[in-house]
Amino acid sequence: MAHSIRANAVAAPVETMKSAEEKKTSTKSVCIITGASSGLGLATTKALVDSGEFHVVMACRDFLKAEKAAKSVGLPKGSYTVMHLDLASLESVRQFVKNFRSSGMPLDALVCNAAVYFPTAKEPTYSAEGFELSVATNHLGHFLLARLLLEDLEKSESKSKRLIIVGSITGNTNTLAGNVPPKANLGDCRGLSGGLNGVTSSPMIDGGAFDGAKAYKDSKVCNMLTMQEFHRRYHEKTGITFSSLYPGCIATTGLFRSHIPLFRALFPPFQKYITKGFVSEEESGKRLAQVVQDSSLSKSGVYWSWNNDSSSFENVLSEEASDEAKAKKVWELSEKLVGLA
Ligand code: NDP
Ligand code: PMR
Repeated sequence: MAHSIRANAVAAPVETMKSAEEKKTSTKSVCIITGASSGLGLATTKALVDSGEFHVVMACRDFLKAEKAAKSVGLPKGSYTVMHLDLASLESVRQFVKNFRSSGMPLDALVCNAAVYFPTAKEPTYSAEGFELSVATNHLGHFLLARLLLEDLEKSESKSKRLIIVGSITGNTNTLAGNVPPKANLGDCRGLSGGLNGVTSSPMIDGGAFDGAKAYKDSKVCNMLTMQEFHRRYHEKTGITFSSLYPGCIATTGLFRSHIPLFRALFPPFQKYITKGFVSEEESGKRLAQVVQDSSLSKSGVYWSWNNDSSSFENVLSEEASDEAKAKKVWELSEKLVGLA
């Protein structure tokens, strides 16, 4: 889907002085990827840049780490832009949107990929606005970002503009992996309604006691519900393709950085040889890149997964992760928390 970056009011004399490299960049589509400094986000950045069709905006909380990561995978200078984004601060999300707009780049695809996972935390930690940190980062920060950037995506001249929110098998209780305790469950969303602040409300969406692994899985359910609610509200009106996916078990990424050492040692071989659900970071990046650019994955409202031979298919979400009433509720409560309603 190669097409042009709008010439963004670049005056003709400047245009003629542009270097060959800049000209090459300006014929590419632009994709923002959150959390592009490691794991799936970095591998997807690499795959998109290598395709020659995309300029990637790496939206990262640690500028230096992102620059080093870009160099470590050999991204050519000018093929990417690092921009600061801390999803655990709504102010930072708003500032990122301002910075992106002032860069003059168009927006053709947005990938909400960043996430944190605190499986061993005994106590919750909180975002800048006082929301439990995993739901704040994985869901609320992305919810605000995606809502704000919707109008930018809508303006894209691309034939296939896409908004992707990364989901996971572990949030889907219709799978074996999703039945490993603690299971995802948003309940009646009373904790989310109360602001997840651990003072006047529970830090957990369902109002229960804090559990870091469950908070992560709940946040993934929110991601998958949000994608579908976007689809219902905006697909026809905007032509944007909304998708989610389970990229496979990328057992080597930084997601498990705070897990106990024994888990980190055994998880990759367990996934490789027992569940056979393991995928390399490189392969997972190719999968997510397909969801960004492949014409055969342009259907909106789909949760994509891959067979062991790496062929994609439209997967079925769990009852909760496809519950329309719950999607609407999560959407409306999230709007209030991020200051959009
Ligand atoms: P990584 O930890 O390698 O990558 C997560 C990225 O998110 C990092 O770049 C991290 O930044 C960034 N991030 C964390 N907090 C913030 C924040 N507050 N603001 C901005 N960026 C932030 O994990 P993965 O690559 O595994 O995870 C990527 C996605 O894939 C997640 O959505 C995860 O849920 C999903 N997923 C992963 C699976 C797996 O098996 N690994 C399976 C299914 C889904 P920094 O580098 O600074 O820490
Ligand atoms: Mg799971 C087909 C079986 C399968 C798959 C594909 C995964 C993926 N897992 C499977 C099965 C099992 N896991 C089984 C049988 C067990 C019990 C021994 C098990 C355990 C387990 C743990 C303790 N698995 C885990 C953990 C984690 O801490 C990871 C997690 O839940 O992170 C939220 C995890 C995962 N297993 C997966 C995947 C993809 C993950 C992690 C990442 C994620 O969902 O984002």
